[in-house]
Amino acid sequence: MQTAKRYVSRLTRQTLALVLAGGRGSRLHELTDWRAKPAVPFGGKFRIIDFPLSNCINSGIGQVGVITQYKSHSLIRHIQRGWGFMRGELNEFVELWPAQQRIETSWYEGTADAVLQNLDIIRSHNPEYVLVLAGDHIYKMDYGTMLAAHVESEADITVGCIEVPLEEASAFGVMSVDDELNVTEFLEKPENPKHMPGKPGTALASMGIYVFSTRVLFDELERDRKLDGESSHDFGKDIIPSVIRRLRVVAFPFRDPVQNKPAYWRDVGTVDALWLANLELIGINPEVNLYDYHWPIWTCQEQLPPAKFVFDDDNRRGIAVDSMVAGGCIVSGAVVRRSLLFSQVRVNSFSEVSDSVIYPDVHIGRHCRIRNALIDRGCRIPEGSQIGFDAEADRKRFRVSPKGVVLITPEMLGQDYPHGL
Ligand code: ADQ
Ligand code: ADP
Repeated sequence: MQTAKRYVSRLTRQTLALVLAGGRGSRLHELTDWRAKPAVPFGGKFRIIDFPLSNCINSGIGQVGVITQYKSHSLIRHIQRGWGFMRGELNEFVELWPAQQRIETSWYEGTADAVLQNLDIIRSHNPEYVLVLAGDHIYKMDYGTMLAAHVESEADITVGCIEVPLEEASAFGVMSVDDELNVTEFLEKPENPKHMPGKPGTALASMGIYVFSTRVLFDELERDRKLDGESSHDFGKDIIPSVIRRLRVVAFPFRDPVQNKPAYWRDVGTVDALWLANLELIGINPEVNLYDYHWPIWTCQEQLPPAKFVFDDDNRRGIAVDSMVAGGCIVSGAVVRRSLLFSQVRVNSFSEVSDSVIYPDVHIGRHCRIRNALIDRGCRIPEGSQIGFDAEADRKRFRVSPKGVVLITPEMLGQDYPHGL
């Protein structure tokens, strides 16, 4: 056991992780008008990217490059403020690698191009393995087990994968594997995805995370670079499908090691998925437990006072039940149910908020009734607003998702987005 542990820790120390955080996430609509998807707030005080970054740190991977491009201001500020605690003297870092025309004179095209354009920096760190991660998924994963599987199976590339319902599979790279988990087929976002053998309702999806032996990564990026015009320079679209016949590409099924079942993993790419994944955190036994001190999720901690629940002047109680309420919030003479309040939210008298996700610095005026909402940072909800009760009326002013979640941003209310916050 001790030997095995030392073995895995040697692998994690020889690994450079690259977190791809440059995509827009267009299915989140106005929520990503001003920020990249990895910077979208999640879980009361985190941003989505805190999950893969925390997984790196908790797995013992101390060298991390975050590759940014699209609308990266809030992401960069978050990383600078929250992730500067790494120990430089041990050569540990979380560094930002924005598109900067180092190798090509263009912006990053696909995900593989984003890595290619940083090849000289990667080379200078001389890692044995490169772990390519997406910056926009919610999950807790020990990457050490994936690295160990990569080495034990003598793979060139190992692809993290998870079982998904067949009807959702066309949003992913879908793969087939043989008995030894060799990837035999890989189709990026197929229209008619194949089900797994013996499991008619389920497909095997790529999580978009890959372990590369560094030499293989360099060779394949150079090969792909020469295909200009024929390649979109993307791992899922171009690199992985093109190598499965030539190289040893092995699947790593992501399973919950304690309960021995497929683990929790969410691409919170739509308003409905984001709203639900936030509210699922509140339950008694949530699949992602933020109170698990063995696998802490690190973030940029703001200095805020505790949340406060107050009787207003007329003795109306301010309460929140079945909810999570972050620091700096004040609920005064109002009732909050089954909701997630991020920091510095104010809910004023006579108001009722239920089944809603309220991002930081939102003020909800008096006499509001709000349900099934996702309210973006800095909104000032005017006194007497009714939200989530009349979809037709909501649709005129806000965005209503397919499952009926009302998305509200400052611009929809005629207010400026608080870029400085
Ligand atoms: P998608 O999620 O559709 O599919 P993509 O949009 O390329 O892939 O995003 C992957 C990650 O890279 C995201 O974190 C995104 O922010 C980032 N990214 C995208 N373009 C970038 C660029 N030009 N520069 C820097 N970063 C960029 C992928 C795989 C599928 C797999 C799913 C799982 O291609 O096979 O099933 O992830 O969600
Ligand atoms: P309302 O009836 O509109 O909620 P209040 O008089 O309760 O008005 O509160 C006015 C403002 O002061 C609100 O923004 C409220 O969140 C905040 N507030 C209420 N009680 C307290 C308190 N004890 N400490 C600090 N701020 C409070």
